[in-house]
Amino acid sequence: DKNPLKAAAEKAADALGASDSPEEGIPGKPGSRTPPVDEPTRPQPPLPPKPDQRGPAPMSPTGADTGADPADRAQSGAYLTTAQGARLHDSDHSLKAGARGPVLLQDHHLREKITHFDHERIPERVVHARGAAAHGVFRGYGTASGVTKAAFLAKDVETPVFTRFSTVLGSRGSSDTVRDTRGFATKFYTEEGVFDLVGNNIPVFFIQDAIKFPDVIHAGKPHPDREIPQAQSAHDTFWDFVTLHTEAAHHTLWNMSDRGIPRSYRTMEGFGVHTFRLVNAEGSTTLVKFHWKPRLGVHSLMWEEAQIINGTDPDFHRRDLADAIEAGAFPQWELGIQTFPDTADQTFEGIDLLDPTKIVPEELAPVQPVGLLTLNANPSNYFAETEQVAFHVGHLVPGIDITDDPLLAGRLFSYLDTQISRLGGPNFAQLPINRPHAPVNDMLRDGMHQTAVHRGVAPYRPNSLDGGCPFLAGADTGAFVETPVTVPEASKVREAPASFADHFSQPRLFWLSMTPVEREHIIAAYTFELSKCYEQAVKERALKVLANIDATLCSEVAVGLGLPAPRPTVELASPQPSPALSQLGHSWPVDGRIVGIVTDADGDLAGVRAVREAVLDAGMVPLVVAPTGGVLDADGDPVTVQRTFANARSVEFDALLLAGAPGRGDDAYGARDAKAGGSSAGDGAVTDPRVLLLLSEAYRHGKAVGGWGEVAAVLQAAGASPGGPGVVTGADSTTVLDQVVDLLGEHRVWDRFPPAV
Ligand code: HDD
Repeated sequence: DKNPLKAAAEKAADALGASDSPEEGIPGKPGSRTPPVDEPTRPQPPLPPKPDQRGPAPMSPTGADTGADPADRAQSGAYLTTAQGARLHDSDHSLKAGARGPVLLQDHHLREKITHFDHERIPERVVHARGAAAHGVFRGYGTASGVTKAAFLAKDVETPVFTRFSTVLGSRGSSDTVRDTRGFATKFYTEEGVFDLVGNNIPVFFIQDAIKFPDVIHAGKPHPDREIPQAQSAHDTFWDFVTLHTEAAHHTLWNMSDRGIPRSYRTMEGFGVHTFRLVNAEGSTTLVKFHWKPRLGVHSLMWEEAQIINGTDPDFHRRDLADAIEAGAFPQWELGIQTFPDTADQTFEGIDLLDPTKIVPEELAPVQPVGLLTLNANPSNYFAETEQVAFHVGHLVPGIDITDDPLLAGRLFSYLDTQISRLGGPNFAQLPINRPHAPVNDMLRDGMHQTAVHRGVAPYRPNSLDGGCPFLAGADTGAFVETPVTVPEASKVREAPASFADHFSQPRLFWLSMTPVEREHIIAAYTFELSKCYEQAVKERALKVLANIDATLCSEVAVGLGLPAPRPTVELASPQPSPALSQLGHSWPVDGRIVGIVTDADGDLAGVRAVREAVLDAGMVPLVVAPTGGVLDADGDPVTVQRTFANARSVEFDALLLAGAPGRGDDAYGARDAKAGGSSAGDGAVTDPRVLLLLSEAYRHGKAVGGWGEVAAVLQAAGASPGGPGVVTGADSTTVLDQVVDLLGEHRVWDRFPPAV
């Protein structure tokens, strides 16, 4: 009857090298010990399973049973072979005419090995190149049956999914915690075919018409001459574009807010952005916007934290996702829909539903939950799954249809097109990660990388040679039938509707919905990014855009840039703020959060053991930080160290606790081990400067800090005055932890940042 949260936390602790038992570590993980392997003198390969032990064969791209197991093709048999299956006796030396002689061209294995290696890379995605993904399941609640006939939403069924998160601008090897929009794409392998929800963590887009997509991306990507900066928007071409296209003001404001630097993929909202059209069993239609709501709440990094992480752990988000899943702390999001009547003008409360730069505030149209996404398995192979997965907004199932949003229209073309160069031809749907779980019976034939062995002679319709097959379905037999929407009689024009010209009322709505500390972060972000621009005209134009959003925002950024604040050129709207847009003011589950426990050999190790157990009980992960690695066993009951003062940085921890030391001398927290020398903790004691850095950074980043026993002087020396906001001290380690848990529920100690604007 073990607490499941604790069990997950213990696994997470193991995954992070936090196991308290040196015997139980996970091989290859920090803090783990790899068990010795007995090498048999002669390899004794296991016998391959007999065909009847292999389980059912997978569906082929044609829906026919091939009897083949794709895993067999990847790796089978015990011996190393060529690609043709011939066993090899040496893969380490080229075939030569004598040990010191020339290499022979006849070495087929050498040529095959190098040729294959030469072609291992495929083009990275033109946008969203850097990503991380996971498998999971989506459980429809069955609550959406009134608005859609799509079975995975309308029924209480479980559908396998694959979700890929990404940054937009950076290359495949760039850092995770840059300021950028994040992709949130989910492939639902439904019984009625694949449905892809290809969204972002920001509910609006930079542009209103897909014909502008190459322009915005050319501006956002690094400068074409030097190809810098990598994965950043803090440069002239980006700001040149977004200030010349004021429709981008809304998305840019979200980017400059804390949404641009998420704490984790697990704490991001997701949005389908466009308005979609749902169709129910009776043929009635409803316009909807899709939302993903994370179970752990929306939580972001602080900008300084994000910058430090870019150096200390560029894989921060990727690692967090994989570790959480490996530990059994499965990330979850609820899928919700905002629904709007499908009226001829396609507006709701005056908001144009076809304009992808507009949101509909949740207070006007509540998000109604329709199902739960749980990511529960990491990919086995990054390339085969995360890299080769191909999403497409046009992958729709009966019951979900499109609208005339002009941004969506271009996407419907682009996603199929891009896979052809990225994945090398038109047959990418046959790759295992892209295969529908519904039977496939198409008349698409041949092409690069064709792996299906199609039978029959008549891939055309109608035919009389293959018995007329395959047959066509109707709406009653599950066919996707386009909604017969009336298209207004109109002339062909290259124009946007008049309502698309309102570029400032919604950015203002967003700004007015932020709390003071969120506004300060926005001001700091604009000031930072614009100060990285060289062109004076770009900075001045950016201030003109900000003046049309809010006077304080504009004037504060202007002060930071040392420029005068311009006056607005439009009348500022007075929208009703939408509290749902703010990340503050809620309390969330703390599972998976990481608590650092800083001690040294003199520390109260009984207290360390007790708080470690209490952290696990709360479903969180404890990491003991000490001057050096190994174990601390001053009292004969060893405590394993997971992080040392040399490799720990505050950004890894959500909260930090100091273990007091009864009867400690003048040297606090390993100062005697610190080559760099110590700092005075005020009472004559000397503290290792790395401990002070850990504490002062954590404090600056709004994290709960504290400790038990004689720790006040050290906290004080780090600038974290005991009794101050979120600085918790007491006599007993577990009582201190109770207060830290409450603070963690709110993500950060926001009281530490009194309003300045
Ligand atoms: Fe896009 C990838 C999301 C507009 C063209 N897009 C891509 C991915 C996401 C989005 C999450 C990565 C999918 C993955 O993980 O493989 N894109 C969006 C959203 C948009 C948007 C939410 C606006 C609402 N995109 C957009 C436009 C175009 C594209 C207007 C082109 C006209 N997007 C692409 C692409 C990509 C892509 C070039 C690159 C790699 C890929 O498709 O598979 O086709």
